[in-house]
Amino acid sequence: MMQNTCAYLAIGSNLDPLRNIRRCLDLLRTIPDSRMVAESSWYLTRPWGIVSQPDFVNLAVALETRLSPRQLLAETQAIETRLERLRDLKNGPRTIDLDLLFCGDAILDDRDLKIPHPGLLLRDFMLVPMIEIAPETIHPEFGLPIGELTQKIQYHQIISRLPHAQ
Ligand code: PH2
Ligand code: MG
Ligand code: MG
Repeated sequence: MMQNTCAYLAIGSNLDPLRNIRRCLDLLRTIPDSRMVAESSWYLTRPWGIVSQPDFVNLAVALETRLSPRQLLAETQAIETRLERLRDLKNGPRTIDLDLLFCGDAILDDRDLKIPHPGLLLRDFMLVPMIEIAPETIHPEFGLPIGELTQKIQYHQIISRLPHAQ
């Protein structure tokens, strides 16, 4: 019997973001053998990478799951496809981007799947929402709670926290 692990996902959207994030959260609740146990605030953020595109909305969620990191990746990619995510421009506008931040204490360095997410500690729009819901989570590579790892942030994109009336 597989162990339950706690996975953390980053969600981002800059095309009709309020609607697409709501749809994404509904689909995340349908992932088998998994349960959404926390959702951060929604953050309005300036685009990182390609700057001439609409602002993003970013948040993080926690999923208790029996799925492996690869199974979870397949589920999140299926949700991106359902939400008509096009993969034409790297770092360009998207209806939804679902990134795996942590899967328990797994460390993976495959070409198509790196866990913890390599951008987590660099990008405030990934780290700040995750700290909001799970500040004590130990980073498997640094052995420290993520709440103590904010000094590595290089990209400060957060404009504001949205009022939670979505
Ligand atoms: N995602 C990107 C590129 N740039 N900028 C912000 N603010 N938020 C994102 O989620 C984001 C981005 C590619 O995944
Ligand atoms: Mg991303
Ligand atoms: Mg992605």
